[in-house]
Amino acid sequence: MDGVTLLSDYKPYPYEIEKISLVFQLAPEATKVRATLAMTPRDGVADLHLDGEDLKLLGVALNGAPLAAEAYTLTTTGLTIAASALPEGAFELQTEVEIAPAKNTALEGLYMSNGMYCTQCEAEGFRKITFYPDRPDVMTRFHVRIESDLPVLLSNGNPVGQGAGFAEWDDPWPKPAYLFALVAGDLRATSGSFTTASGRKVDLNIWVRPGDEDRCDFALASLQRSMKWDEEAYGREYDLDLFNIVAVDDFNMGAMENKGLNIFNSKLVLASPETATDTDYERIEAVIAHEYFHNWTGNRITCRDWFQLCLKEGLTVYRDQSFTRDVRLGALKRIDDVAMLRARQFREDAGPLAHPPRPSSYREINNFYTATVYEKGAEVVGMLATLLGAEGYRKALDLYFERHDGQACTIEDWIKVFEDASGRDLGQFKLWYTQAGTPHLSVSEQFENGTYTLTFEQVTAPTPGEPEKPPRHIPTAVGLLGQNGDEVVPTQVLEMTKGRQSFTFTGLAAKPVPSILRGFSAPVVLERDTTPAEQAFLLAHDTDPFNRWEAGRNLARDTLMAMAQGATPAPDYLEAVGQMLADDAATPGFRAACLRLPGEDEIAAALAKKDVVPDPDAIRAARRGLMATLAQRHEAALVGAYEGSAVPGPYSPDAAPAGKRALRLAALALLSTLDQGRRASALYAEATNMTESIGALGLLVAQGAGQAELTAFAARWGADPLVMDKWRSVQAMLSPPETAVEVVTAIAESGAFEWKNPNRFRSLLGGFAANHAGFHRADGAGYALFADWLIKLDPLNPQTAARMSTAFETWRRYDATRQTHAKAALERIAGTQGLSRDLSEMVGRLLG
Ligand code: 0A1
Ligand code: ZN
Repeated sequence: MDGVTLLSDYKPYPYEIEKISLVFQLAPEATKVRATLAMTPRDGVADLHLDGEDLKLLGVALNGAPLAAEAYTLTTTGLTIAASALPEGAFELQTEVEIAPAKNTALEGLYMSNGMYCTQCEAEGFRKITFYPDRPDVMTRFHVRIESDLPVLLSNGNPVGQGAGFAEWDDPWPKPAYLFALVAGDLRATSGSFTTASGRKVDLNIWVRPGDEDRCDFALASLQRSMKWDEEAYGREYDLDLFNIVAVDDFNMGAMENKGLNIFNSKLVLASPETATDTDYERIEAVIAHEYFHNWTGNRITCRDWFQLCLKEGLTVYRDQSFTRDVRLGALKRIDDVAMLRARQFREDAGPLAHPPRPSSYREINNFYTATVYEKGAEVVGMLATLLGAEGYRKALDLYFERHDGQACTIEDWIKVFEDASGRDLGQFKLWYTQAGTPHLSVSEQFENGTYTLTFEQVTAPTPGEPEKPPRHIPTAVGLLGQNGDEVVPTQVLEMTKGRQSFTFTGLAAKPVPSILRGFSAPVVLERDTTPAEQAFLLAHDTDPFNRWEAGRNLARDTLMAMAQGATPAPDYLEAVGQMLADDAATPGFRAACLRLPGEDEIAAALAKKDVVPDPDAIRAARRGLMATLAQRHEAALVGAYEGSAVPGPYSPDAAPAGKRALRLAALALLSTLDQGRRASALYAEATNMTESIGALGLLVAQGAGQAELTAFAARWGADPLVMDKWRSVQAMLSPPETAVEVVTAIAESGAFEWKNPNRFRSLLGGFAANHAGFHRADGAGYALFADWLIKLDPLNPQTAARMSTAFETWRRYDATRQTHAKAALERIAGTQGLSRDLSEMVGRLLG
């Protein structure tokens, strides 16, 4: 197929590169890049292909002599030198090119952001900087010289020379080109250090633009915590004397793990109590950790090709999730992660974009930085840890680092490590990597003469290109509770390998209440005929915190599904919420998580799964109706929770005060349905931190109110784009559906909206895509507005346009009228002249 890359086509690169030396003469419109490669053929002389895109070639030389024009061919994708023009053994190849960073709006390769130069090379951005085999299995040592008058000039590794107008850097660790980075600008550092377990002192710097220095302390402390945790949990030390992080304002993703020089979206570095929410703090710490952890899982051991992306991403997400659990949130972390997994990955798996964690073909690799590769990839690692146990997992990881350090690996290498460390056959388990779709696990139970039997049946619906789904190896953690809430059988892991399988527990005095899939031990949909009374019992008594939350979640979801179809709320649920609220033994953070109702999209997905066509307006009405009912029923307790969880004194982002604020806001969300926003207005007026300011503002906006507060907010924060992103996103996401399109249009068309910046674009359009009833408005105005903006962004920044198009991934769930409008919007995008490869691949799959 044209333009498709296949896993099965993999071939090693025919040349070894000992070293690359790069010289950059920086200029916004005409940067010169000279690259000198020391190369050796692996298996005899072959045609030599170097990737290159949008490069103006100034010259090619072989062993110091200019290469004749007949010796090479230049195309839009690269430079090929004929084998006949190359010597038998080692040689030196030099190219010189010119590029224009100031014109690079796609933010891939070398570009400019707010006056500074920076790079983004993953996945295939290095080819926009120089001619090179831009693939992760080609690893070499980089020496970099930067020539520029800007005060701070950074690259990977160690500084080895510096003078007026230049700096030189050398990275001793061989790496693939996607980990190359360069930064140049007027930057200020917040500095610190970390002493490794073996006593080496590492200098740490967080580099930001002048004026932002006072928002870096938390990022620095997060980095120090991450370095310590990786030593303790994985025995991994940092391997250079210097670690730099740079914050940039224009960035397509969250951050990037370039060796020794991580580059971050500024929203994931900068934090102060007045400008960042508790969630921002938590995300900053998690992403700093994630990028740092890549130093071992990604950089020291990298991927053979981009099909193996989840090798580094799934593992590194698993590691950062474990870190946040250990240093910050405890059991609450699993609850948050699963809620996110369901909202994003289950949604992906159930629609036209479904793909395995390790796909086998792609057109544009940038379209595969997905929830499936990242979050499901992490779940698969988590299942391996569950199957092997903590010690077995650590043993396997030790073997992985020992065996594969310095290599570019595959999922096969990874599985083999687990097999060798445990002596187990993981052949069937591997299906998790190679198959798409979320298994549905239905359970039935039987009790007779003291023997309790659980029978599981697994079914995975077909996904695009995969009609048949053989059974998977599913670790199911189960515990049994007695009628008084005591645990009669502690957690054990049942390993399901067949389509249908029973497990028995003997010697029980009475029929137990099962707690199944504890800790969400596998990324499946559990289906079980159970009563609201039993769910309420589990919400009150389960000793597994995840399943305790899950029971409440199930009750809430079932109640909302019924209400969206005209029923009234189930009394068991209303009762159970009251009990949970009164449970002082549960932490405020946990109670907050239990009070938060499933989102409208989650309810729509649950209805669609039951073959009910979801009506976005009815779902919204049901959700707001249930909030009001809960508020009426438990007003006194909610007022108690609201008032009792105020956090006095100076702000701290720690988990305990953040949990209290979360409970306070969750209670306020319900109370706001009764008091016309009186309390939210008061909180907005007195709040001294962004968590409460923006929380209160959002509640007002959701009621179609808050005009005065929105104006005041803009007056205070108008000059701070990161804070104004919150102002935009709150309005786009929470405005009532009748006005959301108009609100978004007004903000978009005000001259102040800098839509070319990905954070600005995402704040408004991404917020709007999360406004379920607004985006899915019956007259199609939401879809049309969204399509207009994707079409506008695509020529400048295809990667972000393509990523945002996932807003449409659920369009086939809805009624015929909505489908017609959504399809028309997608077809309008597809028919746009000159559409990027990124967006056309996405729209093609969405229309599928
Ligand atoms: N590897 C980074 C994410 C990342 C991926 C692609 C990018 O540009 C196309 C940028 C960043 C991570 O996992 O954090
Ligand atoms: Zn990553």
